Amino acid sequence: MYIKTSLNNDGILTITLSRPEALNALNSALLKELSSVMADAFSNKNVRGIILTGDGDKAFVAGADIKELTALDPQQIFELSVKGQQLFKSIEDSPKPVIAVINGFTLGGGCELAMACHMRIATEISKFGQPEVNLGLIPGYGGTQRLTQLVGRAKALELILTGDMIAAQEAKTLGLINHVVATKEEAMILATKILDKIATKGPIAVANVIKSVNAGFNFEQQGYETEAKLFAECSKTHDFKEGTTAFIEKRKAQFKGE
Ligand code: CO8
Repeated sequence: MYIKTSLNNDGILTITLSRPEALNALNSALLKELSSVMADAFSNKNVRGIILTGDGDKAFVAGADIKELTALDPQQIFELSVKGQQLFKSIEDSPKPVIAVINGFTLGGGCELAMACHMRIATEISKFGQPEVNLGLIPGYGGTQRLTQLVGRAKALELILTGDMIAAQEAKTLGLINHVVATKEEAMILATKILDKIATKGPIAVANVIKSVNAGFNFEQQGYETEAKLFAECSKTHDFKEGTTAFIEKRKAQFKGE
């Protein structure tokens, strides 16, 4: 079990991703659990809003599980990418508001998961990035599309091509996150306050706001398909083997473009 949940009396469901020993990295088992918890939350009338957060004091989510990726073949990687994209899209399309409460590293698939939520509240120590390029990869859970939507094409390209991490304050300036606060407790309080306010509105109107805002981005399906296909293409390369091996061996990768 990688997920803990708690529902308060006001209908706010907190979902905590919990693999702190791997900085909450997303493996297939965790994603499967998250799919089921999310589906239950969407259909549960008692749930009016959702907080998604990471366990521990170091990370929201440090990305897809790199060690697991190295054990998969390109077809399995393609299928995992599509499955993850579908899960993240279901979060984006949730009829109930979803807020990511972020405390620490929010990288790769973790940043992609946070971006699929409707709002993001982070602590000052949080760091954001799409570092896949350091592994010979590209984002594969929708990051090429959602980062571009949030920060614009030029900044998205800079972040994805350099793999650089940015601090919470810069992420807020860029529009990647909504609020920066000092502590996780404060982030939880603010997220709860926002969700409590939304819970006083009509649930049908709330669901229709989300549907209408998202409808404007539906043309991006081709972008998601291209991303999953090219993520799997990257996984066939020597550079992917070198990038992931270098991560596991805690050294700098030497890429050859092959
Ligand atoms: N996957 C697996 N294990 C991880 C991950 C990860 N993404 N991140 C951290 N860990 C593990 C480390 O291996 C380490 O384990 P161990 O103690 O056994 O060595 C433990 O967590 C703690 O990490 P560090 O010792 O590295 O902690 P540091 O404080 O030194 O560094 C960092 C923290 C900077 C966050 C560092 O851990 C890091 O760079 N992590 C990887 C970040 C990354 O590259 N993320 C992108 C992954 S690829 C991705 O997300 C693709 C998404 C789309 C997938 C689509 C198809 C499948």
